[in-house]
Amino acid sequence: MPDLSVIVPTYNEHDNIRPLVQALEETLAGMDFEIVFVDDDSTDGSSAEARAVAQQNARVRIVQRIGRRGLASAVVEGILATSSPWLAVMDGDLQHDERILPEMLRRLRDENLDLVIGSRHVDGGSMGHFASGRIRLSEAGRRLTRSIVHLDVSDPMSGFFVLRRGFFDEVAHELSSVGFKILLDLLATSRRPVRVGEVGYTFRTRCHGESKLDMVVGLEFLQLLLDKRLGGYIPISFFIFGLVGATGILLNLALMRLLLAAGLLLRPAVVVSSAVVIVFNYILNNRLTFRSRRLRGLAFWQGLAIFSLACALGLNANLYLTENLIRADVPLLSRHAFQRSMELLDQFAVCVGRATRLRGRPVGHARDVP
Ligand SMILES: Nc1nc2c(ncn2[C@@H]2O[C@H](COP(=O)(O)OP(=O)(O)O)[C@@H](O)[C@H]2O)c(=O)[nH]1
Ligand SMILES: [Mg+2]
Repeated sequence: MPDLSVIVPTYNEHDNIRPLVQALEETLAGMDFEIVFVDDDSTDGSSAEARAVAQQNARVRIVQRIGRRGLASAVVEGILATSSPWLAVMDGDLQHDERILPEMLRRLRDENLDLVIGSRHVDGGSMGHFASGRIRLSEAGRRLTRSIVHLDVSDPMSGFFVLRRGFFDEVAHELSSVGFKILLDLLATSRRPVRVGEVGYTFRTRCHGESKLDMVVGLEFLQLLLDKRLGGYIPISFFIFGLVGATGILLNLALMRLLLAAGLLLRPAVVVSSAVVIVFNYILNNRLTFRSRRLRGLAFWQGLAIFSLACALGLNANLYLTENLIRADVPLLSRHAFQRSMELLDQFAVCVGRATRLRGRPVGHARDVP
């Protein structure tokens, strides 16, 4: 059985797989280690490539996940598929300098640490030739992280670290496993102070493939921070659902004003603006709130039909309320806030019902395949 398992999450990293295996073979020569690629059914054949490498090299294994996306969850599942006492996590795009792995492992053992981070923000570390926009984004994320979850490490956003299995086992059941930032998740989940070390390295530039950081990953990052901050008291999907609904309220208000100003009567204005907001909320909730069970193709249209039908009940109530609230002379904003909160509850019930019914049925990727 190997002493060290190197977990490498991949999505469309075909051309990086062989060079990474070779680099690890050179750096870890003399050690008993394995490399576990966790590939989310890449469209560029990364799974097949890793499998081909595994046929020639017994140190290499591949976990291929179908119908799911997510760096953090890929790392967690990779770790769970191994048994080594020491674990390393690194990206599959050669941006992490594998040559510091021996030093990271030495510190983990000799100093009896739980986790050692490959850091870009300590002596010997740097962001390398990272685009200035990405450096600013990373810095903003680092600040936000530090203000929300108080972690005393220089690079909580790093995706490069080694850890003891014992520490992973302690936190495994309470991880959020959302998005990209698995290190942050591990550190923030621990109920006791984590014994952490940091080793500097220079972030390398990508040679093959491209970054998968996008808007959804950004939202997932905020979701992770909230999840850690709220301690799981409020279901995070309910929180996002509320945000989507709040955006819907603003849209509804703006549309109503526009339509009434254009001379439409109250009833048609309410119907049109509510219909637009129903579709808007459905699309956003499908993409964000329930993205792990996202509906695609025919299922998307079926879902929209059911959702709209159920919301039509809310719409009727909305019309009735609007007329009565106007008669009672309630100000426009509070009228809308009240109506929309009633509709939101109605919509949430439909969404949850539908998403729950679809649990366990592969309805597509958790996130968009770029
Ligand atoms: N399994 C899996 N790996 C992913 C996913 N998204 C990104 N990765 C991998 O995670 C690592 C870091 O992603 P990357 O796009 O390079 O992020 P960046 O370095 O912050 O631009 C790379 O090895 C990616 O292939 C995903 O959804 N699933
Ligand atoms: Mg990268």
